[in-house]
Amino acid sequence: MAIADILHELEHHPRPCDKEGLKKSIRDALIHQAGKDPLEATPRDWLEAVSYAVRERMIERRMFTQRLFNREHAKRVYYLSMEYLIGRMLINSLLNLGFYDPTREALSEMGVDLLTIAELEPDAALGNGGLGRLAACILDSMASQCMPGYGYGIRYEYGMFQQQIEHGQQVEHPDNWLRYGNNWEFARPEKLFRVRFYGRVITHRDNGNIRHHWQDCEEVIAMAYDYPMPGYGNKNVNNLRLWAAKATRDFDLNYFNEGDYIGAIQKKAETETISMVLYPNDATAIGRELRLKQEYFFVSASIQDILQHHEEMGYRISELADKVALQLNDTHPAIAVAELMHLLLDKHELPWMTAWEITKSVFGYTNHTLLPEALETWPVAVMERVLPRHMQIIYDINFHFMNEVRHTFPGDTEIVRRLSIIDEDHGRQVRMAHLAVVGSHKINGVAALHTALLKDTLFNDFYRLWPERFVSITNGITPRLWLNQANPALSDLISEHIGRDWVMDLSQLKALESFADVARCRAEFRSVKEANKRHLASLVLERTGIHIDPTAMFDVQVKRIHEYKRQLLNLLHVVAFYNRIRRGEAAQQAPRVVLFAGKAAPSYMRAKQIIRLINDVADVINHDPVVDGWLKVVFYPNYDVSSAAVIIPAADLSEQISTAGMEASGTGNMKLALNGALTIGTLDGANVEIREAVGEENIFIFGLTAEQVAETRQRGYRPRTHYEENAELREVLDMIRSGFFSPDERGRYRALVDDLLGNDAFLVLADFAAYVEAQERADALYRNPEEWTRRAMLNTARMGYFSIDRTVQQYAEEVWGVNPECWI
Ligand code: 26Q
Repeated sequence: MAIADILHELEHHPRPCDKEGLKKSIRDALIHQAGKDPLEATPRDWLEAVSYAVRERMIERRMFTQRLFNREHAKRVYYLSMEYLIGRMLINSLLNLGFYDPTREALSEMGVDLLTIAELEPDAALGNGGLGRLAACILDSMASQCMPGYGYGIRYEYGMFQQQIEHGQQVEHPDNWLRYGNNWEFARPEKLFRVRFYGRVITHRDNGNIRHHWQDCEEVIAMAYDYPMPGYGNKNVNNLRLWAAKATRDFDLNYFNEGDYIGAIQKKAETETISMVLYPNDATAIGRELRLKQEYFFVSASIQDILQHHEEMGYRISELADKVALQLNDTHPAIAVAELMHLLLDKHELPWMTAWEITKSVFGYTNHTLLPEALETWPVAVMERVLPRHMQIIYDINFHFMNEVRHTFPGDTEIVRRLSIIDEDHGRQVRMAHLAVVGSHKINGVAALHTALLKDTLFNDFYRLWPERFVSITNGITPRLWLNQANPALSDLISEHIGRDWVMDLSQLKALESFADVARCRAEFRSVKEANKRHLASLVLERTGIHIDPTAMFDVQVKRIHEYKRQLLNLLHVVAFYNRIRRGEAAQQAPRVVLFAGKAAPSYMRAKQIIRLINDVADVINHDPVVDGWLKVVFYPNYDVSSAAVIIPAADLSEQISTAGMEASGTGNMKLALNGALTIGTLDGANVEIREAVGEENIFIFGLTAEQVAETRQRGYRPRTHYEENAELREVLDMIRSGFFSPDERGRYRALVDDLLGNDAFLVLADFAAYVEAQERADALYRNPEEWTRRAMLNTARMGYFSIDRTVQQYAEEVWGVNPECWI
């Protein structure tokens, strides 16, 4: 096999990967790259040196990987995503490459501790939350499975903001992650593409064909930065290409010639703002022109690059769909549908129908939300001004599409209006989700319930039109990061019993089930959890000054702050729990630490207020001697991939309590259950499938189902009834409303409570009683440590399905049409 030969060839010249070889490279890099005398090197210098040594080895392997894929004429998968939430790269790279132990030993012989310097690396936080982390897990999986998979995105100068808590409130600070340089990226100053904006379209006839010229544009240069993505346990290294905006040289000259030197520099800086900052919203589609420019900027550069490679390989443009699959990570890159059409029509001069067939066969679209406020739309006027040729193409796509709809549903004018890519009811808007659906051969939801709801509600008309296009592909997480790396103690324990192959085949965890019945194994499992809890406790003390007891139940809710995720429901229970202890019922309850973490979008006032309320409640409870030893409340600041990797392995109880029907999937739910936390959750997103996998005895399910939520709303929901009928709830709400937790400003939460009583859009009050009851079940079980541990172990053992490798295999088969046979 050609592949085996190449892998063999790699064995011959590469940089040595043993301890001595690494030691030499690290020392060389310290002196020649960092320019430091080993006697004076700071920990940061050592970090730079190690990452340099690792990057040299990765890049060799990437070269061979690419040669291999080219030689094999493999079909390539391109993942288009505005976000990649990668986190730190050093330890992950070392583990995937298999260099962890030799590197640790090499450093240790030079008096340096690997884990200490690894902590200095900033997170690559080029994403908001679930969607961005999913993209990072998919890249890890494609590399680990030797799949020709490429990520494309934006190299934001500033990633997700850093969250500080000041006087209980979130304060945002810029995330200047590139401040100390970045050894994981390879700048490609020769890989440049022009991206155009504005201007106008000229139409003329050429031999009877209508041709379109987009001219008088503003131009921006997209410059590539490559991030090698090493696979686990193989020599495969894939690539993530992120684009940075640079002003063009012509552009400079024009302005300089006009004599406006300062103006020219200003304009240059303005152009380069396109890739300056990640929008920190994860559930509202803010319609700013800069965002549209970001989207088109990276899509245009990526598709130009992809088509260029296609041509360099000697393929015909008509073969595109045989050689290329493009996946849209939500609608953020959906303008790609119009961009590919633009290139096929205007550059390659294909007839419309040919171009359209190719486009549809190439694209797949993943939907991540049903929330109406998260659906992207752009005013036609904005699209027309920023991307005039694309607006024409969208009209043309819509024209053909509307004809098809009229043909399928004759006489039904309503459905034509509902399905149109152009929304005529809200001041003419381009519906990006409709563009994505019409332009893709497969559309997927990210969990079974989510896909079912897509078919029934948001995309029901589309589903009736093209049922065969809809598939469900439940999300997953990478076991390399979320178990092997984040929880080394549990990983070692697992491997002692069943070997290490689970890292690439998570379904093997099933074999752990029988150990849950063995007392000694439970004791080992428990002691791993306890050690992880002690580690988290020390970090909580360091970050917040709060002492927590590692023997208490660690009840965690870590995710973006959003009303639909219902951090408020959790907090109402915290106050109820507090009141029970104050009433002298402490003896019946297991001591608890309730830990929250997550960022609020800077403009989302209600979410920020929820953070403040959590901190206000924490402040009262943590200083009340009556509950000392029974209850602590912690808001852990600046939740990111690195802190997730510490918090998740230490959790006992996982809070997944969104209003049913609103969380597309969730992936934190998977990380926590895999690490042996028991879930308390609603039947929402992937919780439904987690329940099936772990068994209903091993999860605390409560509350209204998605169907019941819909019914409740339809009937006319009256939240005040719950307040009137539930004394415990009434006490809790009265306390918050009256300023018990905000004595310096008694009215601080009046509006919030009044909103719960009057509207309660997320049915917090409707689920309160059921939630408290589920918390009692969790509490009772926790007081039986043997039984709790048994069920926690069964959670770990039964979470194999939620490996991202299974997710990626489903995309490969059901959407991308790439065959695993040719990967290895
Ligand atoms: C859109 C337009 C303008 C500005 C920002 C945005 C924007 C950016 C990010 C909208 C949404 C997001 C992120 C969404 C997200 O993370 N969704 C989550 O995706 C996960 C992976 O599928 C699911 O598990 C979660 O349920 C879903 O909430």
